[in-house]
Amino acid sequence: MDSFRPLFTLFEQYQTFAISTHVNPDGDAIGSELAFYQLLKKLGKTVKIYNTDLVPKKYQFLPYWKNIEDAKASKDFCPEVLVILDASSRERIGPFLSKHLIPTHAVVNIDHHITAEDFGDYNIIIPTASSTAEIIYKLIKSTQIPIDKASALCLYTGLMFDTGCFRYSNATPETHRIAADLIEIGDFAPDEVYCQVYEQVPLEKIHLLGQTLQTLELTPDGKIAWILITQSMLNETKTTLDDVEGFVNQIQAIESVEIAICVCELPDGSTKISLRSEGRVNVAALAAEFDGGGHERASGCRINLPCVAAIKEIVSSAKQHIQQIC
Ligand SMILES: [Mn+2]
Repeated sequence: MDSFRPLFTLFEQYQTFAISTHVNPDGDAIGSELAFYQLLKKLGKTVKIYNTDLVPKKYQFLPYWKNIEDAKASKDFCPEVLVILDASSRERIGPFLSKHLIPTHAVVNIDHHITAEDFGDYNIIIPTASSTAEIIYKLIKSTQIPIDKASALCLYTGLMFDTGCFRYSNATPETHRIAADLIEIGDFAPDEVYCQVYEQVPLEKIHLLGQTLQTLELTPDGKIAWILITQSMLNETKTTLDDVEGFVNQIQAIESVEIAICVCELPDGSTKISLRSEGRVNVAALAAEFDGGGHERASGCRINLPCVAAIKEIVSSAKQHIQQIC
């Protein structure tokens, strides 16, 4: 693929690489990092992976996950090339890394988010790809290096996560073909991967979900639904913001709902919003009104207001988007 050619030149020219991804890394972020790490290793490079946040327990079955180092460790390493995966913007790798992890020669930005910024010296942004893992798959395929079992498992996990287990509209026929290829190469059981990622839920998270569903509210027409997670709910159930992942999908499943909104109170008093659309409203555009981003059907933003005021803002904007489709 032509878009990968500049990257191959970098592979020829440079020896030391660092890899990073966005804060709160998900299956796509970590799977892509680990597959890319293995590719660079096979090319004989010196490679380090630095993330702001730790690898969540549910991804600690992935090969080489222990090679992901803490952001602070990057102080001792100055790469020639920094590869940032799945991050949308340079800042999303976290404050410490975006300030201190500076390569001597080039930043490479590989992403599939429609709102991804061109922050790299080389930008490979493919919004039609289901996931960054899908892009890394194509990248490895265009080299002479075969995808091995370990990389196949990492890439499959990325694909599975970003397509919501192949349920979202980004799961194209091509995505399914790639998944089939990865299952064959990787010789793993897809149901076991699913189980690792989705069925190791701590009981505390279920308690938090119970409390969260008590906060459910809908507009009178039932088209917009929202839930609220406060710091005191997190404290009471001994959970963290990471445990909120997936909650928004629960209310998106309500039959009348066009837009589902998950509202989280952050420790600094501001508010994090996750948005899901049933398909008719572009929630990337809705998030963009609040300087957020993402995909047409899944996006997010941060609002610098206490949660109750933030709900008012986001719900009133969401209503305008609903009006446009009616
Ligand atoms: Mn992704």
